[in-house]
Amino acid sequence: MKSSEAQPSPPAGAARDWTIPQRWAEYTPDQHAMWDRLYQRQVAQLPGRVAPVFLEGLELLGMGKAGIPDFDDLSARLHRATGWSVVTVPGLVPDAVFFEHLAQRRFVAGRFIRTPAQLDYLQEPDIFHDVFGHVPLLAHPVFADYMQAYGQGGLRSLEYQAIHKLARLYWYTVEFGLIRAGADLKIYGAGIVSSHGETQYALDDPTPLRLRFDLRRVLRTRYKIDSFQKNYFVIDSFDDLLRQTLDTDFAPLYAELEGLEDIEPNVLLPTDVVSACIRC
Ligand code: HBI
Ligand code: FE
Repeated sequence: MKSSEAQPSPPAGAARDWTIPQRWAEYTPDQHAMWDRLYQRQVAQLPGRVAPVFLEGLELLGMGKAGIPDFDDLSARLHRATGWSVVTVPGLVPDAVFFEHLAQRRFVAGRFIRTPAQLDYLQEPDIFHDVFGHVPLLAHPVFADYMQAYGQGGLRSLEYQAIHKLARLYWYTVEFGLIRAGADLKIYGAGIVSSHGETQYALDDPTPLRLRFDLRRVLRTRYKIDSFQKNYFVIDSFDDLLRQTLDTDFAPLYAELEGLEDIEPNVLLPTDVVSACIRC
């Protein structure tokens, strides 16, 4: 978005930065029970599948306690670990607002939780996706720095009208990233970690491509928002992801990529490095 374009204003009751109070005391017993059901279902299948630092984050942040987390308590613990905090927003916020929060080490989370009818699929992220999926890794110092760098890069991408390209980096790392662990792969992206079905599919199903992370390749690759992914990108480590992001001057890269076609999901290029799927 160009800076000359009007920003949508926050809805009534929200602050100028789009934040609202969590009003934790107003969650009903059914809503807390929904959290517990989702939490237990995921925690049961994550060990051995998720990057160990995710489970360490859950532990460090005291997220094993029953019920929907109270963001005051969660933020206090997270802030001690990495200087991040969690703030509440009414739903999707404009890109510039989202990036500004990340650049200031604030993660935005919705306050609503899905209903039993939406157990396995919902269109907009809920508090379980936002908090269970995203927050544990923010307790990891390197990942915490990566998320801030993404926010800063996002603000700059607005000036180059390159947000649709940079959003692919977020999608294929923060939301749907895989990480190497010896000969095996582990999940770390919040979209996988918070999904019962994709937690298995991402590692066990022979259908999707699992490609070595390559920044240019990722920025060119379109993605699906309404189905399991057709390709995943595998990083070597969070240090490597952070270093590649910080070492890249994105402005000339955006210009260069302007002249290249987008790549559809599930397309294999001769230059791609495919990770063997040892669980398929
Ligand atoms: N708003 N609440 C919320 N959560 C997001 O993940 C989010 C957003 N607004 C914009 C946005 N994401 C995109 O800019 C990024 O996915 C690139
Ligand atoms: Fe998300």
